[in-house]
Amino acid sequence: MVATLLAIFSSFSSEMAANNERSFIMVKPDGVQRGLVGEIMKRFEQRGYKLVACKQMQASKEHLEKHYADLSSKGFFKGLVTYMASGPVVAMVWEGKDVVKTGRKMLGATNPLESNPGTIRGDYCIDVGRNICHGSDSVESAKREIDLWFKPDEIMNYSACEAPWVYE
Ligand code: DAT
Ligand code: MG
Repeated sequence: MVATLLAIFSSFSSEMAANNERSFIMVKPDGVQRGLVGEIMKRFEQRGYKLVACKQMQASKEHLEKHYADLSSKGFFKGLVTYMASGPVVAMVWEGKDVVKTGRKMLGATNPLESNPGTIRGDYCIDVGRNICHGSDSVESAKREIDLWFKPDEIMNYSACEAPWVYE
């Protein structure tokens, strides 16, 4: 009896942990200027993901150089940082099962010309240097990016009333 209860509890808690995966999603300056903030947020909301942090800010070049540190050797790095610092962005943390990988699928390929229709980039943009949104590419990058963009008290812990209707 105790063993059964423990087994049920441990499967429940591991499922809950998996449902708590987080991704850093950002609407880039072109997405903000083009009025696509609501559309991008809507897609994550409607999929069933939970918004746990959100703020608009104009990031400094220093901050963006840290965010894109792994791309610092690329020829497009300087232009990327200048574009990203050119106006306000909307930084968000979305939570839910497999949100990192699924979020990347929802965004579409890095180069919008290769993004499938139905994805955010495949529906709303054309050039790789104006691809309107960012999404973490792994759970580890998500943790690093969330730490870089948000203070711990800016991230909400709450239960969404829809959770039992999204997860079985
Ligand atoms: P992603 O944003 O899909 O994770 P990434 O991390 O490789 O792609 O690159 C970060 C951003 O840099 C990308 O969203 C747009 C820009 N970028 C990538 N490759 C580029 C290229 N070949 N020319 C211009 N900008 C590029
Ligand atoms: Mg990336």
